[in-house]
Amino acid sequence: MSTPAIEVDLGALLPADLPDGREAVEAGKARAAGIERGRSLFCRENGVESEREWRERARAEGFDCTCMNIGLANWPDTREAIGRIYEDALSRGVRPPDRFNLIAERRMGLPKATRAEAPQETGPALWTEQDWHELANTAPIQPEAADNTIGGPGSVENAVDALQVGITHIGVLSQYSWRWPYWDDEVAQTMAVLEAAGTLAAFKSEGVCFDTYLEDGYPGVFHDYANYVGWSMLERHISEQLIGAAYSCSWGGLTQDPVVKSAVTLALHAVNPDGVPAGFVQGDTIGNTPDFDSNMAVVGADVLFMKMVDRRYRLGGAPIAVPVTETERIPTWEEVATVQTISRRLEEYVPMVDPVVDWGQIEAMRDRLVVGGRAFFEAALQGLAGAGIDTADPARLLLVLKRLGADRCEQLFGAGEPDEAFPRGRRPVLQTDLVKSTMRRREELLAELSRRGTEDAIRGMKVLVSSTDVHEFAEFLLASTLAAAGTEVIDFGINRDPEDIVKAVIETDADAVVVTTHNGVARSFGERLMSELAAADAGAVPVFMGGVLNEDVEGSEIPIDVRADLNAGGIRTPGTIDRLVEALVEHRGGGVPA
Ligand code: B12
Repeated sequence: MSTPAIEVDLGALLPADLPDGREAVEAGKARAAGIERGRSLFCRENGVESEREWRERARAEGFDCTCMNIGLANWPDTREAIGRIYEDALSRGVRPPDRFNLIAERRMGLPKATRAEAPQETGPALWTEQDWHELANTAPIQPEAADNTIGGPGSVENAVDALQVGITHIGVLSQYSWRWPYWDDEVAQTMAVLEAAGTLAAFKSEGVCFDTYLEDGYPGVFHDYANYVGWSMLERHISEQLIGAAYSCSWGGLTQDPVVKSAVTLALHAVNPDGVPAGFVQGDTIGNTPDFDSNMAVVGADVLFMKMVDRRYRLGGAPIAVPVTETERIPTWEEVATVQTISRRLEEYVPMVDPVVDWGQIEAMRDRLVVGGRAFFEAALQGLAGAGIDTADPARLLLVLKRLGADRCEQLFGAGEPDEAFPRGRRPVLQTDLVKSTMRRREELLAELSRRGTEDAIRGMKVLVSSTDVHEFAEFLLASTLAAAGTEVIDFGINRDPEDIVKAVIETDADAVVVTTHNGVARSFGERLMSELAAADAGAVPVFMGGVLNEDVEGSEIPIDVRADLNAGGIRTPGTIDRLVEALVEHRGGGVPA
């Protein structure tokens, strides 16, 4: 297969003095000798040693497991929510969830000693041994130590804490691609991830698994589902062949079409030779709208198909039903409990619908994805080895992939045939849903702006666009739409700290700053940004923010809307991108076009 013409010196992406990752893995394995693994309440009550054993039993006996995501503003609220959801299920006569993912706050990814000083975002953090103990012993629902456990610089401490309390699915490998606030030492981060993974590897025979959630990493912004499959093969290779840890591959949240989702789930299973059960299959998070009632349709269609696939092919997975408030914020415990109940009821419908589904069509789609996935995997390993990178060293593989970035990974190794008409230079084997809907949204916006004819009013205006966190679809839409609307966009990328933005504003002499944010940090980020701008004598540069403008406050278990505070502090929140363009026009003094 030929490669689209992009020039990249792969070897130059790695520092000359990068330590050998195999040593970090060995250090992790050695550390395991000093760890006394606990046993969770769930495992004790169900007579299993690990979650993997439970799932293999589910697969053999043919019963359905479910998972939920949970993470309220702090640990005590989250703990209480877990207990209530368990009781609620019993009181309604449905089987409680088998497992939950702790959606911990981003600070948990940092080394313990630095967490208290780091900016607080939405979600709970575990601060004490007692908190960790409660995580595994509050209710007989098996926890996964999920978001921000492994991936960041604090990986080793988190892995040890999780193992000690009896958690046996620990992740999230793909989050290795993230940057944590104020943390730029990628080498230390790489070594921490490998050491933590080495510790998990030492417990492989006891059922401990290294979990990933594909969308948290580069697949979340891939254009082609075949490359999801190839990426999973790469992660599996790193986890199982190079580190020795059992790799459990979860995915699913950024796909709305239940048929496509079924095919991708099956393709991921087909490239999983040991049949390690997925920690979970995430429910659809993108088909939701601000109309919460209408989102019940999303839950029904999505969960029914996830369950049919799981039961028919005996995957031993655990679907997550997504609460209907998904677009807006972290859900309350009641909202989680409601969709868990719906999920259990849907189990009754599986045998009614399954016999009439055209599984042959889904399997054909699966087979195309598998062929494409293998092509991606082989192109990646051969391409990197051909560039002189030691692909037997997990540190070199992880770091070069991280520094290469999602778009270049797809351009270089993608499964699709080269075709310049597509943004990644290749025609996707099967285009991803969120990319499809974002591109559609972009077309609509551009049509609207061209109808209004705003270009002249803001042509040449220098606008810096950035995201506070990993969410990059809105950042892409903002940057590409503003560029098309005539401004000179300084695309400052994702995961930025306020200080970085201010520095860039000064260096580029930007006329306006546009920030998109989603992690529940809007008010503190905005305040910091404004005070740093003022301190740099750039207080007159207008700042616009949008996305999910909320933040946790004392006394509320869910984050609250902070738009009024932002506005009071001088930050404008136009809400939509077309209104942002109008506001820029106004600022320029060109007046708002009719
Ligand atoms: C996709 C997604 C992800 C992907 C991101 C993939 C990627 N690389 O971009 C992944 C899976 C990685 C992810 C991770 C997380 N996510 Co997320 N994610 C979403 C999701 C499903 C969609 C967001 C999206 O991209 N939409 C498409 C874009 C085009 O639309 P949009 O972002 O809504 O933006 C539109 C408008 O808001 C507006 N807009 C946006 N920005 C701006 C700025 C300005 C100035 C203006 C005018 C307008 C504007 O224009 C856009 C077009 O209409 C939302 C839920 C949802 N359905 O909305 C949760 C959501 C945003 N995520 C959430 C969270 C908490 C997280 C995590 C922190 C979880 C965790 N603890 O690990 C992590 C982030 C960690 C990190 N390192 O930063 C929460 C935020 C909760 C809150 N603040 O109350 C949400 C709401 C889900 C939920 N209900 O809990 N996420």
